[in-house]
Amino acid sequence: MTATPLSWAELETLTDFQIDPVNGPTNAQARLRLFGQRETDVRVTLYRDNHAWCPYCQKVWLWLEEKQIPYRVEKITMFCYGEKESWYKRKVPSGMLPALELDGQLITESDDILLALERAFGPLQQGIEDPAVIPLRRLERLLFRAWCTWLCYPALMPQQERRNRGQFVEVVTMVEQALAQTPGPYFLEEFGTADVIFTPYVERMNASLYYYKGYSLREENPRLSAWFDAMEHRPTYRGTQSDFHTHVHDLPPQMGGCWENGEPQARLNQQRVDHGPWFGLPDVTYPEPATSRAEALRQVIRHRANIIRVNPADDALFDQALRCALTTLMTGAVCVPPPGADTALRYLRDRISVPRDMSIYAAKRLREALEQTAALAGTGQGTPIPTKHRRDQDPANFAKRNEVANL
Ligand SMILES: N[C@@H](CCC(=O)N[C@@H](CS)C(=O)NCC(=O)O)C(=O)O
Repeated sequence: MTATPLSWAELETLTDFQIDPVNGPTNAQARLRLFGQRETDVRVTLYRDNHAWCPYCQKVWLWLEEKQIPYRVEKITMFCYGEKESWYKRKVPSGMLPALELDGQLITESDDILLALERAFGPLQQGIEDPAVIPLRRLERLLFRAWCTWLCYPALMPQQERRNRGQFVEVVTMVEQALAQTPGPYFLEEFGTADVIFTPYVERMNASLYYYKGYSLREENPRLSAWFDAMEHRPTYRGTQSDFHTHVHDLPPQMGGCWENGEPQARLNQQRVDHGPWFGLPDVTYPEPATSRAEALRQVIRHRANIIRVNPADDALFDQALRCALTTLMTGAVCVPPPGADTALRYLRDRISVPRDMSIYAAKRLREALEQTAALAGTGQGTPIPTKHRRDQDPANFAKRNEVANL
């Protein structure tokens, strides 16, 4: 027995998901964050990228959320996915992100931004120049360089691959030792600046090494594992957290390439991240919220005109196929899509971006429903995700500039 796809009006009745982007939990969609304060209290504007891919932006974003400093958000295009806004280049000639205005004064460089914020609003526990934080900042850069050396350059010989891996693991051991210095899960006694500084790249290392190298940072290192778990208890971090699929495909153009080592474990992991099952991957361990399906449905309904317009398939065909997938998502019923829907559904499956479009579990549920529905139509894959650029995600191609969900 197969279901007929629900109409958009019927689907609308199946979700009451909503959040308050301004005063509610940390979210990637907000253009203004007030934390219950007045708009006249806002002294800060954060310039960050549309898709929440920029790691240095995540650092400043997380800091502002932790300190609950009211701020505005201006979303800017990154070079890898589109043309930088000319007004932004006049403000910041290099085009680099993040930038921040504090009381009308422009600051660039994420560390200088944190320093200026600390001077204005006080540090997040120990400040960025605290003697306890400085060595941890150096360690973070050491880890970053070891990661780049392993991931972003082709290993010409197997020995080089082994050496690069060995050097990375050596620095991870130092990170494990640093985490072991305090009884709690964080770098220092309390959550603070050092944790914020480690967050963006450790998250990206976890994703990229799992996929390209078959190395599971989170699973192979007990202290880092506890650190990730503790971070995931923080609603601030959850709101900025991305997933494996998003990172492994946003990193290559940003980093100038990610090189896989061809090992069997890496191949298995690639299959899993790209084709599922997405539940159980070590990109998240907190329990799935009861709202994940309703959130996914809400976001698709909100952005459906763009989602359908940018899909390479015929609009009417994809509209029906998408409603089939959403019917399955919400009711569990099998809904056979029209012939040819397999490539169209998988195109969308591959372009859900976390946290830009929705949170991590909502994205997993949606990918699962899209894949399940696509499989009923065939084995065709969507247009491959480009690796040199991501202009398939150019915000200019989506009706409302700076809208989220360029799915
Ligand atoms: N040292 C800088 C690095 C910032 C940086 O590399 N930003 C990248 C994005 S993560 C950027 O803006 N690149 C230009 C672009 O991609 O458009 C900082 O800490 O703020």
